[in-house]
Amino acid sequence: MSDCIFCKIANHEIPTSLVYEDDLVAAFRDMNPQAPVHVLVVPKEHYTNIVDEVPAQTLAAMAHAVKEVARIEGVLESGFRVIANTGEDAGQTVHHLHWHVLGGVHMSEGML
Ligand code: DGP
Repeated sequence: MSDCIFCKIANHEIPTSLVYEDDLVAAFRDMNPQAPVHVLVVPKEHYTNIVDEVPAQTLAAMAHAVKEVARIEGVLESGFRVIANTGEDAGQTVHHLHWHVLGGVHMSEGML
């Protein structure tokens, strides 16, 4: 999608230091981090969110990327949280599917 910021980042149209990428997925640090580790995993193809008929192969690649990000960022053993804000009530602000990978701190109980 031509005016989508995450399409541009994931497809190298905007220079960003990628934490991880493969043919289907890119991962980069959130510009407004909510934890010591806060990385966004996004597909290179544009999907609005998790209910936008995302192919199983893309979802599998995203899951693989989550593990790679956790390993690279050093939180694979200590634990981390994966969040997919979906739609208005969840506060989704960027309408390109993304999973937040949060870690590096002991998270308090709240909604989750
Ligand atoms: P949400 O749609 O609420 O799940 O969160 C979107 C997140 O994306 C938010 O934490 C800020 C981040 N973000 C928005 N624009 C950019 C950007 O241009 N670069 C980076 N690195 N992060 C962004």
